[in-house]
Amino acid sequence: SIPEPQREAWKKHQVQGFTDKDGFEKEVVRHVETTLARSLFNCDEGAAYSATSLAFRDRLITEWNRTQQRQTTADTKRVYYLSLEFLMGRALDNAMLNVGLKDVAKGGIDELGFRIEDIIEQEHDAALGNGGLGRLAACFLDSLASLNYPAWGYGLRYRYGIFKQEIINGYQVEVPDYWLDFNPWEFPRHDVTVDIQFYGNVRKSQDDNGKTVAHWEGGEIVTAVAYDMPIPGYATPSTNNLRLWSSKASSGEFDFQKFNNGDYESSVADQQRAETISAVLYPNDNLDRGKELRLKQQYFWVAASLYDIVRRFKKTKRAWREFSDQVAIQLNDTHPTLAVVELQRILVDIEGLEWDEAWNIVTSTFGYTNHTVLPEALEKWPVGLMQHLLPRHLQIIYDINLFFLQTVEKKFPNDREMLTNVSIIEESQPKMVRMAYLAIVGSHKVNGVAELHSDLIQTTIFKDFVEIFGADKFTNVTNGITPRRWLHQANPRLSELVASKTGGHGFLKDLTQLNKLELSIDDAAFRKEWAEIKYANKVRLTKYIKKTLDVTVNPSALFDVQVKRIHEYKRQQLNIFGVIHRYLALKAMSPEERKKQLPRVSIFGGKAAPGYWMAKQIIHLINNVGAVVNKDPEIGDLLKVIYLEDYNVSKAEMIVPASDLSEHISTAGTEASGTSNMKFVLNGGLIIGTCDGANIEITREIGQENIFLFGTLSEDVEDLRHAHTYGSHTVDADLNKVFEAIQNGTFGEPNDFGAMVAAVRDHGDYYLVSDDFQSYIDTQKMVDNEYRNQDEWIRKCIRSVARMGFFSSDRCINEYAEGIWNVEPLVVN
Ligand code: GL2
Repeated sequence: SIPEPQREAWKKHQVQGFTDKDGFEKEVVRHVETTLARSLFNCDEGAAYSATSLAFRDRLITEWNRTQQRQTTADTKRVYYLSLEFLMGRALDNAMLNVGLKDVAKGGIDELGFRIEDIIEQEHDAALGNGGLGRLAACFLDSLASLNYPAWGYGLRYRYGIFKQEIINGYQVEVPDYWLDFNPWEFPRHDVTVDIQFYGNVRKSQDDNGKTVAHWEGGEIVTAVAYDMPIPGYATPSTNNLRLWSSKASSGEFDFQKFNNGDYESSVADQQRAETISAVLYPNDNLDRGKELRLKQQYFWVAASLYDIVRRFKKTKRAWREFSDQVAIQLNDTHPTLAVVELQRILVDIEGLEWDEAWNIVTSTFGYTNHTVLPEALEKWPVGLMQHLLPRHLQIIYDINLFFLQTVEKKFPNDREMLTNVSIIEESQPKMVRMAYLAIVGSHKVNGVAELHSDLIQTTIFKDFVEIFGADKFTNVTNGITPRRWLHQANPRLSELVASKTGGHGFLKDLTQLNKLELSIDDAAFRKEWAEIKYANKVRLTKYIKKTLDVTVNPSALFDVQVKRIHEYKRQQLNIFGVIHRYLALKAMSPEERKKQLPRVSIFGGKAAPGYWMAKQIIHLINNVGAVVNKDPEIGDLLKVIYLEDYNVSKAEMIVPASDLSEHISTAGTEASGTSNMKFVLNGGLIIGTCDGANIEITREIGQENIFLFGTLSEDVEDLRHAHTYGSHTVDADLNKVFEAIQNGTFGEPNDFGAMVAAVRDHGDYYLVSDDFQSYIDTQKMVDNEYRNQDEWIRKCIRSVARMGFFSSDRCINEYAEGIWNVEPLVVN
C-alpha cells in the first residue's frame, strides 16, 4: 500500500460520487462522451442506459471498496455462499433504489431527454439460474448486504445463461442467451486467478517423520479468472461482493510449441476446451443429468473459491483451528459438495494437518441446504468418472466414508443394512458417489427450506442420518424473498401506498411492520386506491399481452396466473385441464347463462428443460387451447388463455403485481418451498394452492380464510400412488370429458397429447392429477364466487399483505446467521 506521506494526495482526491441531479447528469454526460465515445448527436437509449449504469457502478465500486476495507479491518467472521446459480435479473433499477437515488436519476435522465422506464428496459437480465433455487441465492445476497453481514457469493460466470424461450407455432424453441456483450456490472480481475487441476494421478511418498503424503500430479490445468459484481445493500453503504469465475486456458496450457510448429488448430482447440467449462448454465431445474462437464464445472468453481477463501484466511496469520471462527461456507444444494473434499485435501495434503484435525475444521465450517426431495434431482456421480477427473478427491471420499461408517458401526453394531443405506458410496452398477450424503457428513448443519420439506427430509430421505447424528444437526429455515425487489421495485405504487399507511418505508427493512396495514382496512379511500393500483398493474400487463401476442384481454377479468418452470410435479397440466373443463362448460351454456359467468384470463409462463419432452407437450397443449379459445366468438371475454414467452425475473416484476389469483398447485410433498407464492401474496394477489411447501406456512400466517387450498395431503400421497398401480384407478366423468375433447381433436392433433393423457389415465397418474381434479374445479368455482364480491376480495388481499412479514429473506438470513453460521452484522458508523 501507499506510504503514509503520500496518502494525503489520495485522500484529497477520493472519489465522492454524485448526490444530486446535477452531479448525476455530469457523470452521465462524461460517460457518454468518454467511456462510450459518443455525443448528444448519437446517444440512443442503449447508450443512455450504459452511461447511467456506469455512473451508478462508479458509486457502487466506491462503497464496495470501503466495505471490503471495513470488513478486513474488523477481521470478523465472513459468510461464503456457494451457489451454481444466481438468478439476478436486472441490476440498474435495484442499484438506484438501494442507494436511494432513483428520483435523482429519474429527474436527471428526464432533463437529458430520456424516460427512466425506457432506460431500465434496455438492460439484459443476468439470468444465471434456472428457477427458485437461483433466485433464492439472489434474494439472499440482497439481504446479506442490506443487513450488513460480511458475506461473499461465489458462482460461475456463464457465457450463456438460461436460454431464451421463443414460442413458435405453439412449441418452445430455445435460443442461446449471450448476455455479456456489454455488462457494466461486472469487474474483471485479471490479477485474481487460480490454476485448477484435473485428471492426472496420485503418487504417495513418506515424509521425514514417516507420514504418508499424497501428491496429485499431471493432468491438465485450467485457469479461473475472477469477475466481481458489487451487491449494494438497501439504505446502507454496505456493498458486498459476488465473485464469478470464468475459465480460460492457463498460460502454460496454450501450447506455443504446437503454435509455432504450425499446429495452430489444435492449440486453439485446447484453449476452447478450457473456456468450455464456464460456457453454459445447465438448463435443468430439479434434475441431475450426470454430465462430465457439469462435474468439471463444479470442481472448477469450488476449487477456485476455496483457494480464494483460504488465501484470505492465511493473510490473517491465524492458527488453522481458528478457521471456522473466521469462515462459514453454505452449500446451496449439493452442487458445491466437492468443497468439503477440497478443503480436507488442502488441509491434509498441502498444509500438512492431521486428518482428524482437518476434518474437525471442515465439518465446523460447512452448512448444507437441501432444496428438493425429488429422487431425479439428487446428485450422484459415477465412481469411475470421479476417479478419472479427480483421482485424489475420490481417495479422500473413500477415507471420509470409511471413518464415517466406522462411527456408524459403533453406534449400530451388526446393522449391515444401515451401513449399506448410509454409505456415501452406493454399491450399484456402476458404483456412485451420493453427494447429499457426503454433504451431510461434511457439514455441521443441514436444513430444508420450509417446514413440511424439513420434516420430510428428516423422516424420509435422510432419516438414517437423523438417527446417526441426532436431531440437532437438522433444522428448518423457511425461504424468504427480498421486499426491495419484489415490492418496492416491482410495484412502486403499492410500495408508496403501504409507506403512507405504515409510517414510511421502514417496512422495507422490517417487513413485519406491514401489520400496521390492518388498521386501515376499514378506510374506504384506502381500499379504493388499493384496487386502483391493482387495476393499473393489470392494464400494464394487458398492453404487454396486446403488444406481444396481439390478443385483447379485458383488464377487469380475473387474472389467474401460473408462472414457473414447467414440470409435471408443478402440475401445469392440472391447470390446463381445468381451463378446458371451463371452456367446455361455457360452450354447453345458453347465451343467457353465459352472460352470468365471471370473465377470466388464464396466464401461463415458464421454460421447459430442453430435454424434458413431457414438459414441452404441456406447453404445446396450453398454446393450442389458447389458439382455439381466444378466437371463439361464443366465448369472447369470458375466457382467454395466454402463454407469455420467455418468463424471467424482469418479466416476473411486471406479471406478479398484475395477478388476482396465482396457482401453486404441486402434488403435495413435491415442492420443497416455492417462493413465487410469497411474491404474489406480497403484491396483493390471492393464491390457489395445495398443502405443500411454504403454502402451508403462508396459510398459517395469513389465515385459511384468505387462501384457496385444495387437494390431497402429503401423508396420503404414497397410499394413492400405490392404489393407482395395484388397485383399480378410475378417472371421474368431468376429467374424462376433458380427455375426450383433447382426443377428438378440439385442440389440434390428438396424437400430440396422447402421452399426457395416458400418463394420468393409464400409467398410474404419479402426480395425482385425477385425484385432485374435482377439488381443484370446485375450489376454482369458489374463487369465481368470491371474486364477485370485490370489496371483500380486496379486504382479503390487504389482510394477507399485512401478515406477510415473516416471508422476508431478511428474517431468513438472520436465522441462518444465528442458527448456522454464527456470524454478526458489521455495524456501519
Ligand atoms: C428448488 C425447489 O424446487 C423450490 O421449491 C424451492 O423454493 C427452491 C429454493 O429453495 O429450490 N429446488 C430446486 O432444485 N430448484 C428449486 O427451485 N430448482
